[in-house]
Amino acid sequence: LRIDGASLRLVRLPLITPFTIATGTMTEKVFPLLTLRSGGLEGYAEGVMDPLPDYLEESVAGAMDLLDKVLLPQVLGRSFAHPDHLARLFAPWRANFMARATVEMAFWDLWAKSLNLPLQTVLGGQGTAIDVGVSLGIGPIAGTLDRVAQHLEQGYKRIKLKVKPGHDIALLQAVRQQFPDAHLTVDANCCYTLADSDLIRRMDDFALDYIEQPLAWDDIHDHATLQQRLRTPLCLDECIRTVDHARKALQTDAARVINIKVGRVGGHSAARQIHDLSQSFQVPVWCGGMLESGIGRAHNIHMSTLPGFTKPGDTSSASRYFTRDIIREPLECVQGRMPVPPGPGIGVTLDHDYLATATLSAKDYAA
Ligand code: OSB
Ligand code: MG
Repeated sequence: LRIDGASLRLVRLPLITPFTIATGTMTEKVFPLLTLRSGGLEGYAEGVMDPLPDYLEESVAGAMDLLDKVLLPQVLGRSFAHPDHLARLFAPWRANFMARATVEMAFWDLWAKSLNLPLQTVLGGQGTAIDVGVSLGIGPIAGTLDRVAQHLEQGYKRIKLKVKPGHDIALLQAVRQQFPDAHLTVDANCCYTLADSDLIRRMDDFALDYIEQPLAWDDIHDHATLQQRLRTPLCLDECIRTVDHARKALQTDAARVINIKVGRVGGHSAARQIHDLSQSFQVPVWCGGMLESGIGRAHNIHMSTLPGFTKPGDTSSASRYFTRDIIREPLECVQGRMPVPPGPGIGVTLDHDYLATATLSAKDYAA
């Protein structure tokens, strides 16, 4: 399949409610949106990096530049028999997995469309809907209790609470007391160190499904040490950017659960390999999110239909995040189940009117 052309846009969507995690507050979603063309077909993907490099090392500005000057020129006018071949082309580059994923995922969509098959089918997944939970940002405890109640009533299968030092044990006491049977998890986004081991060990009292990424973004070794001190399984997010990271975490018992974000690990090919490797260690995986627009969410939903995704993912209803999305199809949960968009590729289409309003810059490329 030959890549004949591309469009790279920078898009901004306001968030309905600010989203606060240990590293800061987001009030809007700004992201690169890529279209790849072949014949009359288009494939879409978005980059999941943040404007500032405060989740991982990538930033929107850096990724836009790398896409424009390096990654797109590498693929334009070239033919690829399978999406796996793109990752090989990008193999010489260090890190920048979110920028690579933007191109790789758009090509998977294009490739599935060229075969007239849903993305889930070419990835090896099946089923018409996936289980999902919600990720609740940091806020006053009373308000969080209300939000937990609301989302459990809506049928969400798991509640993930964002925590940070000073907003952890008291929050868990309050939530667990009011919701004794809920599937609860916490996500620390790297805000603790091994010196906090005693505090983190107190989280063992709250029957959490897992504790997500308590320690540094690049420190698998310290997570292995921490896991030895805990009963609750650790789940790694930021630490897993490659298949090799997953292997090291699994071999050292640093992760008993893995959060796979397709956009964080370089795309679907690597996400699937991490899924397969985790299955061989009998470690469950789930699909995380980065407050994506409908394009990224559709990709995540398709990946989540692979058999090893046995824990609820973070791809909740788009209407929780945005008043209007850049796709035409609504992506809304029913009783904690998100339907898989049917049709070829990712199964969603761009709302060009709203996209024009939300676009900050755009550039077209011809092969
Ligand atoms: O760590 O999973 C994370 C959002 C932004 C940055 C990091 C994370 C998150 C979320 C939200 O938890 C997931 C979502 O609802 O898309
Ligand atoms: Mg996380």
